[in-house]
Amino acid sequence: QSYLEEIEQAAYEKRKLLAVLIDPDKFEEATASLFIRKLPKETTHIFVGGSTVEEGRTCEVVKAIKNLCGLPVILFPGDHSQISSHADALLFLSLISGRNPEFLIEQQVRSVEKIRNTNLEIIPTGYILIDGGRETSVQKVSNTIPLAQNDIRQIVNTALAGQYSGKKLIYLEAGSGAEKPVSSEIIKAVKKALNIPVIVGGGIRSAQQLQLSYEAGADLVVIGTAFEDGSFDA
Ligand code: 1GP
Repeated sequence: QSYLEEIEQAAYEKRKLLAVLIDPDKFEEATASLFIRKLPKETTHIFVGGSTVEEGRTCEVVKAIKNLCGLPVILFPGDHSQISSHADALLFLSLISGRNPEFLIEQQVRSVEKIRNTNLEIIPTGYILIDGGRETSVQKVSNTIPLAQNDIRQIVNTALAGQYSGKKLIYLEAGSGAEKPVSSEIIKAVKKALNIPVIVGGGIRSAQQLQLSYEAGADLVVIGTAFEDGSFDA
């Protein structure tokens, strides 16, 4: 079974998935083993990526994580430099909420030579940036405007356009460190419209927010900052 099929099956069976996001720039080998041991037992995936990462760092971090735990390691790259053949799978992201060709297709083309001779599983993913209440680094780096939280129609249409163009997952992103995570109303509307799994991330800092996202229909939730700085409110 592929990593995508595992996610699809979990979504079908309503088994909720939790990915912990590790930003390679903030990862420290010295404390990594403690960090991994402290992860909630519900963790099903490790995502690795950041908006800007020093060249070559992703590979070292992926190898270190693979040595410490058996969870699938999935790349969530900010650009083509963050690709490591040591990971298990790659979210092949297209920033479909934006209108910047650099993140719709240019970075994807530039990544091909790094990917084509690896065993990485490629998962076509429509990435939708939603306003999280303050300017986040994906907004800055991608130079795109996030969709407003109250423009549910545009968010649903964007997600469906992603599904119609063959994306296998849709990722609703409020941005790392967002003040407001993606609302339950948005998640519900998108989930209802789509028949592919929905990932939700950005600004989720408590078990309660996590639960709300699941109840609204998120199949997989991504948490970075709150685990990284130990502030997650269980
Ligand atoms: C960012 O969705 C992820 O891409 C996680 O965001 O760091 O706010 O948890 P946080």
